[in-house]
Amino acid sequence: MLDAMNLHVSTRKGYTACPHDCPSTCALEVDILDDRTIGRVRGAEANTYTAGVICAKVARYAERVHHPDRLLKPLQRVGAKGGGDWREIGWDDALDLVAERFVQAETRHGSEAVWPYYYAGTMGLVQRDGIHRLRHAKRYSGQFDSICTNLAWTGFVAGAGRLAGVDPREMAQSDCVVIWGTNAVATQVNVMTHAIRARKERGARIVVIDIYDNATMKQADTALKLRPGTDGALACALMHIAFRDGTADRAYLDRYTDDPAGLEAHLRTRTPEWAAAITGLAVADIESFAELLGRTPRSFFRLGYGFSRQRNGAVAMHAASCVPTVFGHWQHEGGGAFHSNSGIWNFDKRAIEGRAYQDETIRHLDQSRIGAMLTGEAEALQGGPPVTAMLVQNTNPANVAPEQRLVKRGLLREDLFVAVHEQFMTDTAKLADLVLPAAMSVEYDDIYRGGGQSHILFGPKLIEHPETVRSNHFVIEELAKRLGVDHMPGFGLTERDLIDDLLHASGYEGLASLEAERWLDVQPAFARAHYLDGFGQPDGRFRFRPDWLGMAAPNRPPTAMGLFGPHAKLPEFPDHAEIIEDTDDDHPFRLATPPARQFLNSTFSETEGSRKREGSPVLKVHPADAEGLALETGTRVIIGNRRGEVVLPVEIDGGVSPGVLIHEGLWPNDAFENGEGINVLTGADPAAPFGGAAFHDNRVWMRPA
Ligand SMILES: Nc1nc2c(c(=O)[nH]1)N[C@H]1C(S)=C(S)[C@@H](COP(=O)(O)OP(=O)(O)OC[C@H]3O[C@@H](n4cnc5c(=O)[nH]c(N)nc54)[C@H](O)[C@@H]3O)O[C@H]1N2
Ligand SMILES: Nc1nc2c(c(=O)[nH]1)N[C@H]1C(S)=C(S)[C@@H](COP(=O)(O)OP(=O)(O)OC[C@H]3O[C@@H](n4cnc5c(=O)[nH]c(N)nc54)[C@H](O)[C@@H]3O)O[C@H]1N2
Ligand code: SF4
Ligand SMILES: [Mo]
Repeated sequence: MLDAMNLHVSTRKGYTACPHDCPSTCALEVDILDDRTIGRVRGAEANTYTAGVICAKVARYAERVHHPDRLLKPLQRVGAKGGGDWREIGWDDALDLVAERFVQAETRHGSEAVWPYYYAGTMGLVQRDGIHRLRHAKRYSGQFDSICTNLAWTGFVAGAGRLAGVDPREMAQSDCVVIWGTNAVATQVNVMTHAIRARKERGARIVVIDIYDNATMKQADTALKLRPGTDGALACALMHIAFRDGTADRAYLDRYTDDPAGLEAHLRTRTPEWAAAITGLAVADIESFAELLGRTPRSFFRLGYGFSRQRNGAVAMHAASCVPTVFGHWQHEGGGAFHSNSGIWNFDKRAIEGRAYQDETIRHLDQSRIGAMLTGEAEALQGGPPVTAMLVQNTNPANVAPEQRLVKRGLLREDLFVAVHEQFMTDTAKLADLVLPAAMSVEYDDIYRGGGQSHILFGPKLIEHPETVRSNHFVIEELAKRLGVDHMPGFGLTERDLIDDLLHASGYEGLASLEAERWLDVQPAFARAHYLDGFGQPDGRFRFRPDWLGMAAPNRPPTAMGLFGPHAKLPEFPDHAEIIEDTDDDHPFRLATPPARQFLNSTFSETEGSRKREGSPVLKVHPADAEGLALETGTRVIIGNRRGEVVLPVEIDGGVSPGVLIHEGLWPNDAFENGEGINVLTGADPAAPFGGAAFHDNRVWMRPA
């Protein structure tokens, strides 16, 4: 009792942001128990987007920060790669070794033989993007970030012209909230906060469009469960009905869009019957959804990433964004669409990223195709040198990247040196030559910004890190010293200096003001957010006919990389693009691999609380498909395609459609038989037009193991 009281008295509160790769970017309040220990984590009530709500896995953050398996010492491999034998080495020796191997690689094959490989373990702009400063200073190979947002962003910008949209808090003013291709309950819980507020306060209808009864579908008033990769067809039928029934807003279309007459003509054959045959939805369900949209000006479309992880995902995203445009929903409070706010920040990251000395002729290697890169595919390497040295920071490609067999084979190459800077012994760290222990977000300073909302947040160091771990910033700075580039602009600054510079360079007040305020809300004004002053296209008009090949997309790869996938097959208008990995006689099932609620990509799969709640990896199978193969819940099956095979126990689930298989992850590879994770089955072939990984678009066969 006395202890509890003391604890209570000495507990301080710290304010920070969730560092994880989640559109919500919650404002957090952390109990600080002592200099080295955090307690409970809560969502900030005062932040109008977070509104006091965070996901369970981050509420249990102490479990991750103070986990007994956390990496604490630099480890050098002893014996064979992946063999699991390590010896401890000091930080100075470890950093010397990285520098030495980088210099060796460069001497032998040129600077492009070194590939700093990163992603979104932390979304902090200093700790995440500082790796580019070293990359550019040393002219190491660039990275083309294709794994997550490419298809979605391209599709959205194709129409609206800007990565921005209606304030997601406006959902609370909507009469219909369409949650399209995002499992928000699991992947960004705050969407539900605002959607459910609208239902409670205004009787709004929540429509969910997905391919199975996920946690979000279970909350829906209207559940539209379609075949994977067919959202374009649904969107077309909705717009067909709008023109047919006179619910299309013709005055709005004339004023704000490029070619409504062309669109109307194109849609004439895109009838509800046509769409029903493609999507598997009932004609009546398509009709009544269109009728609802036609009589509900305040219809809000929250467009997620999930439905864009199909090879036709860019077309599907564009098509979905056309729907509120045809109905004119954008004009109304609580109406319109939102996908991402990545276009509103106007951050000038030149100092953090060392852009001043970026050499545009250096190649960019496609992040998703790391398997092809490391196994020496000449086309993937753009005819350049092999990759022979890597620093991997903030990412776990041996688990999360597609074509896992190739990725692992590549990482195990004897002539490749890999240093992995990590918090845990991940699947990737296990295959490294050198493992460097990383600090956690509550142990370093950084700045964060929402992707699914409009706040810039400061995340200060709240506790001391364990003595033997180091931040990403430290590692980059120390390598710069050893590689002789630490005199270049952007180096030699503290995190706080870099944040302050970034804010000033971007036209904001400096760090002192942000720290005092905790966050800054940069939501654009109503007229701009609703595109009432014109869309983000050169002529201000929403494009029903995207310039797929010529458009400026925020994530378009350097022109030297050209276009990708079957881009010649991209339709002129919104449509069902038949460029998905559809079933065939040998592969009668479609497999999707969406995120599990208690994990965040491969993160949190180590924490007890998350593991306990998720149980173990399973494959969800429709009862009829199970019956056809005489499978019961628990039966082990092998699913496979030309990329490989994976063994999983079946869970019979009536919420999955016949012919569709669902595996929620990402589980560590060793949670599977043979240590082969789900990404053995996913493809890295770049999707049209600018690349991207189609994680939910896989044809497979299935048989009992
Ligand atoms: N708990 C948890 N939260 C996360 C993550 C996590 O791993 N776990 N990951 C984070 C990251 S990096 C990202 S990018 C976001 C992604 O979050 P979301 O935007 O939610 O995207 P996904 O989770 O990929 O997919 C969401 C849904 O899309 C569905 N889907 C798949 N194919 C189709 C289709 O063809 N049509 C339709 N309509 N639906 C389809 C899937 O079944 C799934 O339910 O979530 C972030 N938040
Ligand atoms: N099958 C399938 N595969 C997928 C997806 C899917 O839906 N299905 N989703 C894809 C998507 S959307 C994405 S974004 C990618 C994400 O892939 P990744 O960006 O690789 O995401 P995580 O798996 O969370 O791995 C991040 C790693 O960074 C580490 N980390 C966290 N903070 C720090 C830090 O401050 N410093 C250092 N050095 N390390 C840190 C964590 O411990 C973790 O191991 O996965 C993709 N893979
Ligand atoms: S993972 Fe997402 S929902 Fe959970 S606390 Fe972080 S930002 Fe919020
Ligand atoms: Mo992602």
